[in-house]
Parts: sequence; structure tokens; C-alpha cells
Amino acid sequence: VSPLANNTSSLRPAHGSAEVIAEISAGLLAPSAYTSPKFLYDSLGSKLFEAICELPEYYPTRTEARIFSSYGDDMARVVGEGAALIDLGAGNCAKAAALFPILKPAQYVPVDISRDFLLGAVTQLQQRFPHIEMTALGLDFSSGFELPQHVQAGRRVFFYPGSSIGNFSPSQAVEFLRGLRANAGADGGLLIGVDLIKDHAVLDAAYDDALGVTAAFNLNMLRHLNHLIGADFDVSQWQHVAFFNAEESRIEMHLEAREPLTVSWQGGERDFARGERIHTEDSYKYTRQSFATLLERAGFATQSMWTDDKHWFAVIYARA
Ligand code: AVI
Repeated sequence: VSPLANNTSSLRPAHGSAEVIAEISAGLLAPSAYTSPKFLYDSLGSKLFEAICELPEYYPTRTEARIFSSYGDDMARVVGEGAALIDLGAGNCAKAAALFPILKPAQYVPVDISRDFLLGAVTQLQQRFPHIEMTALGLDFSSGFELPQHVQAGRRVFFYPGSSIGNFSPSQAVEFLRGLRANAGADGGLLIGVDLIKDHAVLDAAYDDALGVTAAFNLNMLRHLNHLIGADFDVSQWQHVAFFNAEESRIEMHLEAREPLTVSWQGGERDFARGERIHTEDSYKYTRQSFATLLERAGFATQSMWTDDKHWFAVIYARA
């Protein structure tokens, strides 16, 4: 590791803020290099994630959708109509939109770090559902955020599908959920999707698909980093690695150097040996019981839990 505090040799302009550059730099210079998974999602990353959701190996999206369509009426009864539905990591907003006819929200507040992608989706959605008041928030909600004043205070229902909660460590997840609970209002709640522990081969394949879409999704982060911090990552020098770590109950994604190389960016430089990795994402898997306990630690009370025949995925409504 060779941090160069005054390195200005990179010719590429950095498009990230000073804060973002400092955050990414710190991770790349750590003894075991890492990056936050939020940097997987530039515009192309969001599209690649959409493609992942269509893959035969990536069961979570499909399984969760089946749970929503099988138990939608029951969910509507438990959640109730007329809420402000706050969609965390909304992406193309398709999951929430499929629930509008059932949950009948009064307000819809999609939140996503990929601002341009989100705005495009919401503009189209508003035309289809003109009676729902929509406010798109293009921001990183992972470290907390303020809801605009006009979002009704009493019945805020946070919608967090897709098991994105798995991309936080369990202790980060508790902290994050505590923040949601504090903002949910007296009659508010949380409708959340959670991926469950299952056969390890099924888990491994879901994150290392035969077509290589997940590999492209992971590698695309390097292009995004080039843009954000003016780095000179050469994608062809890296490979995708993903596996289930049973001890930690999580899928780990890494990018592994195929050869010895040096990467430079605005304010830093690092040598990577062949086989050295950058840890890019964790995706924690839970049991139904362990997730209910986690919700409890965050101050939520599990009210209903729906699952599929194989118990691969769970959707939970928890009261604030
Ligand atoms: C967004 N998140 C829930 C996905 C997951 O399964 O952890 C991200 C992903 N990473 C690789 N494939 C999908």
C-alpha cells in the first residue's frame, strides 16, 4: 500500500464530491481494500441490476414477486390504505407500482441514489397514477435522510423490498432500521423483503450466474470509480469473485486482480498483487427468526410474515 497524499498525476477529472473521493480513497487504501456497494449503482449499474433480476439463477426478485401476488390482499389488510409509501432504493419503481392498486397509497416517495434513473421512472409513473402525490428523492439514504415536510406524518410506511437490508451488516441494519422507526409516525410501519438462508449452491449461483451479468455488474463499479475519483482502473485486469461465507451468513462479492497492477486516482495510488481483492459487497442472509429478532432490536414489532413454499424469501410487515 503506498498512499500518496499529494498525488495529482491522474489525468482524468474526478466527478465525485470531495467527501465521496475521501470515502472511496480510504477504502482503497485500507489493508484489505473495500468499497461501499452503493458505488455499484451508476446508470449502467442500475440497468445491470435490472438484468440480474431477470436471471434464472437470481431467485430473490421472482420469489418476492410471487409472495406479493399470492398475499397482496392480506398485506393490504395489514398495511391499510392511504399511507405515505416511502420506497427505499426504488430503482425503476416497478415493485411499488405493482402494489399501488392493492395498497392504495395517498403519497409515494421513491428514494434512490441513482437520481437520473429514478427521475425518468417517476415521470412515467406519475402519468399512470395521477391521483397519487409523488415526490422523488435522489439521494443516498443509507446514512439517514430527512423526509420533506409535506409527507404526511402519521402513516408513513417504509417499503424496503428486494432484501436490500442484506447489504448492511446486522449492526448497521439495526441502526438503519432504528432511524426508520423514529420517522414512521404513530401508525406507521415497515414492509420489508428478506432473503433467507438456503442451500449454498443456490446462493453461490445467484451471485455468479452463467451469463456473467453479475460479473459485469461488479466490474462496472471500476468504471464508476474511474468517473468518481479520476481513477485509472483497467476493467480487463480484474475478475469477479462471489461466494457464500457460512460463518458470517453472507454472500461476499470481491474484485480480484488478475495480475500485479497499480491504480492511481486523485489523491492516491495503490499497488495490487495478483489475486489481491477489493471487497465490494456483502449480502446477508437470515432465518425468519433471526430477522424478527433484528427488527425487535430496532424497536419494530413483527406483525405478519409471508413466505414462499420453499422458504427461500420472506416479506414482513412490522409496526413501528
Ligand atoms: C440490491 N441487493 C439486494 C442485491 C443483493 O442480492 O444483495 C445486490 C446484488 N448483488 C449482486 N447481485 C445482486
